[in-house]
Amino acid sequence: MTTNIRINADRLWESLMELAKIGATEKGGVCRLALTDLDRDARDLFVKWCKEAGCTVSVDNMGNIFARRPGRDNSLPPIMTGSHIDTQPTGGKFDGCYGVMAGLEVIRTLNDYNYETGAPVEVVVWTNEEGSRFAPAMVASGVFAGAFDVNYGLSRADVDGKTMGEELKRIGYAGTEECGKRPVGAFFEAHIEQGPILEAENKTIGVVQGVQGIRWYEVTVTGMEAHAGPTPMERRRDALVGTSEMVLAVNRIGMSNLPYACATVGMLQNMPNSRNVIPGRVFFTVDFRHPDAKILEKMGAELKAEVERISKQRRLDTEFKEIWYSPPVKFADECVAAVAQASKDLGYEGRPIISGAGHDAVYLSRVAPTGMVFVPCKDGISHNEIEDAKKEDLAAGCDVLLRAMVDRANAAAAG
Ligand code: HGY
Ligand code: MN
Ligand code: MN
Repeated sequence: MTTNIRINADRLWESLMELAKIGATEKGGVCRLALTDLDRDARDLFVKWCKEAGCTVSVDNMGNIFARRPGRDNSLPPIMTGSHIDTQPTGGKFDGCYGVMAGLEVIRTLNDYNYETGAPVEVVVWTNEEGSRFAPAMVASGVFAGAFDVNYGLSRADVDGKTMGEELKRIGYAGTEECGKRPVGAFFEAHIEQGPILEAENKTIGVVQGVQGIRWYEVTVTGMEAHAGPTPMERRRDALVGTSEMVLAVNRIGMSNLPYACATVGMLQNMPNSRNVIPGRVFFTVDFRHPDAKILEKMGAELKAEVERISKQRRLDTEFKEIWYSPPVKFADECVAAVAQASKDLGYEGRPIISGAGHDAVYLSRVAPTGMVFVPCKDGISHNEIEDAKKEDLAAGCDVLLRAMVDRANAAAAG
């Protein structure tokens, strides 16, 4: 590929800032939960921009959006890139959106230079990557890769009982194309690191080798509601006291499997949540992560044993459910090499790195050679409204993405 092609850093930044206006929060973040009206508005903007860039746009029955730019040989499977535009409730401007806008910028730049790739290229918005409104995370790329069937995906419900299928119809993104039938030649995802390593080492590009494993659990602890006044301490079956010991156990298990383990209780609902009623029932979630599948499994087994011990000791009834397992993933050598070579050609020292966060690339790696490009984010903070990144780093990652994609698209056409 001619080395003088560069993406337009200002256009990439402006598109990110424009997209971030949809669901903008007071603190400078974005709250745009999957399949809300705001998600619809962001999808509409993405589709409009893609059509302005000459792409043909299609939507599958999980609401995944595919924008296609033809190549020299359109019988070849496309080189795909993309990410997500749904956010956490206190999300930032860059998580997911960077990967989608970088993909669009690749297409816009190829148009600027009238550059024809060997194979076609496609940019994708994957539905509900965050797993915040609907669990699990990455569910639509999971359906695409055959990890979940489409009925499972469409039946995922939010806390109000609204399903993904109903909400896709409501916002007009229940596509007709069968999810997963689309060929993929290779998939690349550009993303902010969401951790501190690249910034701490003053590196611009992360050459992602793979993604650590993830296990999600849901725990419902049932005791006995009673009056906070006349009920003697020794007679109580307090679900929140038992839960508190379980939450500390989650943290203890994480701390005892360092240096790589991560352990988080992110959601907790206390019922009836009234100041003078002893809590009768508590629901909480657990997010365990580790790059080693065996250690991750051991962490889950330790937690199950601790939950049973605490329940027995405090005379509580507890339901302990594993609701999602995403095994550790290693990306394809040819894609990792394409990202590393592109970084080198552009004068960046590509830092090999394992992703702590899950991404749609996890599931795409089951159906196509897959790679990721990371760029630093400020103080390594993400899933927070203060999430920030430098324009020049975002542009560097997008230039690497463009080169890696063109390398694979032309290699495919060369046969
Ligand atoms: O949970 C994750 O790692 C991603 O943000 N969905
Ligand atoms: Mn993300
Ligand atoms: Mn995220």
